[in-house]
Amino acid sequence: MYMYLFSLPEGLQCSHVPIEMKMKVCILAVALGLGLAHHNSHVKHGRTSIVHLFEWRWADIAQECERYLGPNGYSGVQISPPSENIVVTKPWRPWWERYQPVSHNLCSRSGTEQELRDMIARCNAVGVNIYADAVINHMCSNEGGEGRHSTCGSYFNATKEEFPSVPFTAQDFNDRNCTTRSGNIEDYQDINQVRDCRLVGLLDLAHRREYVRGKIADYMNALIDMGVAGFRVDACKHMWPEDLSAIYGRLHNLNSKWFPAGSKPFIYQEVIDLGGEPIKACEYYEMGRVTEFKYGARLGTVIRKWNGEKLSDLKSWGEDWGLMPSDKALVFVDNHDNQRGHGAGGKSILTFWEPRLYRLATAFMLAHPYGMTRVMSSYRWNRHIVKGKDENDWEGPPSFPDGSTKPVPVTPEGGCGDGWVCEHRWHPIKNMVIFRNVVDGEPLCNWWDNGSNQIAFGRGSRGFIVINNDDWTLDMTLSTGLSGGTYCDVISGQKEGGQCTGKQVTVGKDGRAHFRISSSDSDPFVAIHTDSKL
Ligand code: AAO
Repeated sequence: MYMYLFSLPEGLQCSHVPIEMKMKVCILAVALGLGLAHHNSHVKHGRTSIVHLFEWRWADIAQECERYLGPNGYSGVQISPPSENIVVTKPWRPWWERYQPVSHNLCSRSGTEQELRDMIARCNAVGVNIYADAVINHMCSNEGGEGRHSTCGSYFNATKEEFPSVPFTAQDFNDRNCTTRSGNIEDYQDINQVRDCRLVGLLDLAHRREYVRGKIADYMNALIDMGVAGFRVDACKHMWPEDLSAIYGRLHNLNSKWFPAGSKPFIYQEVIDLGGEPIKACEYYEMGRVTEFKYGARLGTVIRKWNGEKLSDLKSWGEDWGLMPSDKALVFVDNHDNQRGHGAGGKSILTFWEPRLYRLATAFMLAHPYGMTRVMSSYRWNRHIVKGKDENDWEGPPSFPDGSTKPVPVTPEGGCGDGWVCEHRWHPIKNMVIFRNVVDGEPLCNWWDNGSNQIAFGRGSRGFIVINNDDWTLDMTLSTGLSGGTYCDVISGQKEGGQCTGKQVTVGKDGRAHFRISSSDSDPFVAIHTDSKL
């Protein structure tokens, strides 16, 4: 049954499937209650955007929820994997050690189980949801050795595939189903390899086994009971959809202390689908949202003006560009992988290293109705690119000599110190998160472009954005869809104490307003919304 519902025969997958057959599959899935159970993100107070606080300590996230994320309308936080992982010392404490679990104990570089519990409760109390990064495809690498070099000191033996803290033993891994000589994935064109062999040597769990499904569900349920609102599920391409469906089917409802009774956890699944491989993102749509990696790659290309692409091309941005249906997509300009050359997306990806274009890309993403948006929050590393490859792409978060992660200090200007970038606190990004909340549910309208890199669009009668990515001044009077009055631009400033701290925009009774944006402005875009009206 599961096979039929979720794993369509090769050659018949997704876009090849006649629409009537897709409809039948969907209707059947919904009828069986397997349908859209995990698509509700349970955001509170009409909030819309989550932030990935990559590698932050639980104690800092708790504070950030209370002092910044709650008050500024962020809906949730994606946290780094909370499960116990291998401690890697060569290279020294790379960030990616957290993608090599050795048990389901909840102590990590981000803190103890008690700190995790405290953080979840405090964030929930201010209406900020927590989404945990669940690494359930695999355990540590086959080269992980033996011993207690793990974040809670649990013993494991990678060579023998023994993880007594769970416990998992050799029979719980996929080796017998993998046909490659190395035991690793060697060819992404072979579906069986991708799902039954080891991703870069990581010991691949046999999710077909009831026992394995049960242990993974127990782990996720422990987090649900603590109060998380859902999960980013890591490496979903490498798991059979029917196995994931069976695991999700075992999950508890969310903790009714903070969520309405009967709420299912929100799930967004990491599947890298840039086209060109037989495994398609759409195989996972029924079970939850899916990461849309084409989004950042394509948007980066347009904003960089590569291949003659221009902002005005974005008039049809969305499904027409080959992106997945909006209500299935989790979108982002960059993520923790592709900001440092891991994963996929390629060279067009914009990151905080190019702050001006990055703010522009993020503002566009937050203004545009497509998808559910995730803002990235990073730390600086000693970027050192040799022949196109970053030699220091492994560097872990700002830390003390003993490897423990440094706290995130907030500067008097409201930014972050000690190597933490805090893009989510950058003024235009923070204010565009608020913009997205204000215009939530409103259609895109009043599109204007100059046929080049100057564009503008509104969201119903609630918000309007104008962007100039050309090398000359934008000087136009445009229909905004907003009611007449004076609005504060939320990019150069904002509304404070009944005044604008930055530019002011006057909308006439006819809804039209004059905009002038120099190409040399530090942020060449202007945004106004109903809450920024004087
Ligand atoms: C580390 C070391 C390895 C070592 C291993 C075991 O770096 O050298 O062998 O330990 O000792 C992270 C790091 C890894 C790290 C791992 C474990 O990124 O470097 O390995 O922790 O510590 C694939 C997966 C995707 C995965 C991505 C990184 O499909 O799920 O690789 N992302 C997640 C996490 C990530 C994490 C893991 C999974 C593992 O977000 O942080 O890894 O838990 C193609 C495929 C993609 C594939 C990429 C990269 O992409 O389509 O599915 O992602 O290759 O291999 C064009 C194509 C595009 C293609 C791309 C790159 O753009 O259009 O499709 O080229 O070839």
